[in-house]
Amino acid sequence: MHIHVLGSGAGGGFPQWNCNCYNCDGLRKGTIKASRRTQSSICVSGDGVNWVLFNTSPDVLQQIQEFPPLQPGRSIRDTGIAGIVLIDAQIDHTTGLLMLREGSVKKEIYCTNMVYQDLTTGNPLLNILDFYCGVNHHEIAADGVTQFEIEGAKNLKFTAVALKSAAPPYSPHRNDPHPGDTIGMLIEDTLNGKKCFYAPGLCEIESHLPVLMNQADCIMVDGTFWTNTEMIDLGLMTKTARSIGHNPQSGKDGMIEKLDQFNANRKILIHINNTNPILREDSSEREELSRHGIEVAFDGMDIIL
Ligand code: HKS
Ligand code: ZN
Ligand code: ZN
Repeated sequence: MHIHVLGSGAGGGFPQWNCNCYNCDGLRKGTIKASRRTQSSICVSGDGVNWVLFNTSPDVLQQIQEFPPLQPGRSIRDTGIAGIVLIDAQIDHTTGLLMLREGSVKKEIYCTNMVYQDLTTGNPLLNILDFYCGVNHHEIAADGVTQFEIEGAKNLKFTAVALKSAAPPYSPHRNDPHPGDTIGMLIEDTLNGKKCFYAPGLCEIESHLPVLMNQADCIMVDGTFWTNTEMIDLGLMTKTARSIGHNPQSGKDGMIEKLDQFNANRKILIHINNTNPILREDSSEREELSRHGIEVAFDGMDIIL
């Protein structure tokens, strides 16, 4: 399978429009070794022609333009996107749906019932999209067992699993978490048996996850923050990383320690916040990741499994 990283940044991207932290300021001035990042999304193909879009970033139009295979041009109106999987209902993962409203071909949207509810109530994107191209909702069971296919996405099979996390700030059940608010996905290439576990919203490796993660040749997980108090230390927020659903990389019970327990060939962090020191390619934090065999996703990264 071919995995293409369309966007590797967290919400707001990098640099973030309103931010003058060391990283954002340094990137604009060219004084740090780092590259800009659009908001988190990947696409996956089992045949190089038909693609599944994972999440729909506010930057989706730019991302499509920068990856020609998503625009094969076989007819006057056409797309290489066979289906869209939403792993949660967060703004940075869903807003791009409105940018894909043109045309009369219904959007084939795969998400859990919880995500569908949020996107038809608190943030009724799907109701609005229905007035344009129309929407076909395919409900995903996030039980970690049920496999499903996406019509047109050849040679790929998917297994979704519920992850512990909070629904978006606008959700009617923001403070009342439900299974399916956020999911991880095991993606399998049915031709060569290779698997990728994709979970940009992974906050905690709960006991039901290793059975899926241990099968994966490639693990792509949440890389938002380096420390639990990153935003507090910079005076940007009063909440810790963990309290807003992001497990930091460093320290006890951090993502580095957790990933050490898995033997996947590739371990890749995605959804990196603008404040994270791992964005600087010559930072000691980045070196520490390398020592643990952990890579940092970048826009345009290709992973062939
Ligand atoms: C900044 C943001 C930080 C950021 C936070 C979160 C908040 C929200 C929630 C996130 C993200 C980026 N870029 N989604 O100010 O530096 O409370 O649920 O998801 O992408 S968590
Ligand atoms: Zn986010
Ligand atoms: Zn910043």
